[in-house]
This record gives sequence, C-alpha cells and structure tokens, in this order.
Amino acid sequence: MTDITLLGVPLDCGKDRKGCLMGPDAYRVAGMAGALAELGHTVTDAGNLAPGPLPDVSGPAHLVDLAENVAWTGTLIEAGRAVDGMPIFLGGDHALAMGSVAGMAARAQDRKRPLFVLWLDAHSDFHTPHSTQSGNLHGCPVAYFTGQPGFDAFPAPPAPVPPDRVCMIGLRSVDGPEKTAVTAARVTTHDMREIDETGIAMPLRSFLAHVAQAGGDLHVSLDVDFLDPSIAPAVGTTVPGGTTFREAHLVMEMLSESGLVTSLDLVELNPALDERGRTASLMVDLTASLMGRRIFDRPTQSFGA
Ligand code: 4U7
Ligand code: MN
Ligand code: MN
Ligand code: MN
Repeated sequence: MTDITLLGVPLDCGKDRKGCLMGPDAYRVAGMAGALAELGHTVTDAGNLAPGPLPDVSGPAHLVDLAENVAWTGTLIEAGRAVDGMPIFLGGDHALAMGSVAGMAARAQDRKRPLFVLWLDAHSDFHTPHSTQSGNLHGCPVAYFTGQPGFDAFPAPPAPVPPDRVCMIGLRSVDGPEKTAVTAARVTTHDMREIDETGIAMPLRSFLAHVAQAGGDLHVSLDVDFLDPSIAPAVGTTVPGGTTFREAHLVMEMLSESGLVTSLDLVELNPALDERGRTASLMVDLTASLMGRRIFDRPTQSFGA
C-alpha cells in the first residue's frame, strides 16, 4: 500500500480563462481522499499550496501572468521534492507541471533513479515562451522540464528530464512549431490516429516495459482534455476525438499493474464548466483505477486450454 500525499495546487495563471483554481476543492468534494483510503492506502491531504512572492521578471509581452507562473514553479519544485511517498498534484492548470515534474525529477536524482514522464493530453505542451502564440504558459511545461532554451525568467530545472524519457499519448492538437520541436527532441508520441489503429494498450505496454527495464520512477501527468469532451466537459480546451471511458480506465489499470507510478498530476479541471460534477467524479474514478481499484481481483476464468 502506498503513502499518498494530496497537494492542492489552485494555480490558474497558465491561461486567460479562469476556473482551475477551484479544481482542488472539486476533487475533495468528489471524494478523492475516501476513494483512495478505501483501497487501503494511507492518504494525507496537505491542503493547498500557495505561490511564493512575485519575482520581478520580464519576458515576451504577450505571456499571461509570467511572474505568478515563475513563483508557483519554485514553490512546486520544493514542495514536491520534499514528499516521501506518492504526491498527487490536484490542479490547477497544466502550468503546474513545470514545477511538479521538475520537482519529481530532482527527487528521482536524489534517489539515483531516472525519471520518466507519461503525458496524457490532447496537446503536446511543448511551446517555449518564444514560440507560443497564445501566451498561455499551460502550453509550455514539457519544454520547460526537458530543459529547452527560452525559460530565462524561471528557475533552472534542477534535473532536466531528457526528452527521450517522455511518452505522450492522446495527441490531437499540436501546433506547427511544437511538431518540429517535439520531433527534433525525440519525444515519443502516440497520436489519436495511431491509437485508433493499434489500440491504446500496445504503445503503453512498450513504454512501461522500457521504464521497468531502466529501473525508473514514473510521473503521470493527466490533462482532462486527454478524455473525450462528451465524457469530460469540464475543461477550457476541449478537442473532439479524445479517449473513451474504457480507454482511459485501461490506461490507469495497466499503470496500476505495472507498479511503476511514483507521482501524478491531475490538471485542467475547470469546475465552472462541469455538469453536476461528472468530470470531477470521473477523474476521481480514474485515479482510483490507477491506485488499484479492479473490476475483478484476479484474471477472469476462461474455458478451454
Ligand atoms: B493544455 C495551445 F494554441 N497549443 O499553446 C496553446 F492550441 O495544458 C493549447 O494541454 C495549449 O490544455 C493547451 O495555447 C494547453 C493552442
Ligand atoms: Mn496540457
Ligand atoms: Mn491539453
Ligand atoms: Mn487546457
């Protein structure tokens, strides 16, 4: 059983549209702690983090809330690094992954283990402050924690994650400059076109085998828009053609069985856009699947052989 620490991250500065600051409380109301405790885990809700003082920084003028993002990143790196067991970062928008992943990479380095990242998202979030058109830093975390240039206003990530240790599944909205950069950096990508053809289990299985072989820690970053908007409406950046209910649960069940996951982000939930809390509940159920909830506890019996 796992020692889980819930870290509320009411970070809402990664984009213009507000609402993700309510995410941590929406997860609490939807029963996150109880669902995990019921599976036998020890759960500590550490409450909500707050960003440090706003630094005096400058960067491209169209960036949204640069100083606040920088402040949060420093706070999250230290808060995550200090957790002993499994932190679950209750977001908050995806800009929080600058700090959560950089902090987990620093912790993995302290433990002399490589950190791998599974990025479950419609988007590749590989913009830099210079390539982003929208100016929204929630589209930039992967470039930051893999150590791409252009993040001078931010603290340097203590242990940049080599891009070839990042695997993205669910992609269906990738901007031109991101396509070039993701490919050049040799990030592993599985877009929805590939998932349609091969199923979602095959690429995930091969990534997990690779992580196990390397003796790695595994951070999972789950963006609500990984899911199809028909089952998860509570997100600002809906993109049609996302994963189904069963595809998403299968990913979580396979992650659980792998025993490799050491930290988790739940990001981009905007409760103001939810329908009677259904997206928050689905995210809690997916987390429960990741932490060991099963339909059956053993393989179902089959006839023959
Ligand atoms: B999310 C976008 F232009 N690429 O840069 C951008 F399509 O964390 C979207 O994955 C970024 O939700 C989405 O603004 C960030 C856009
Ligand atoms: Mn994202
Ligand atoms: Mn996204
Ligand atoms: Mn978004």
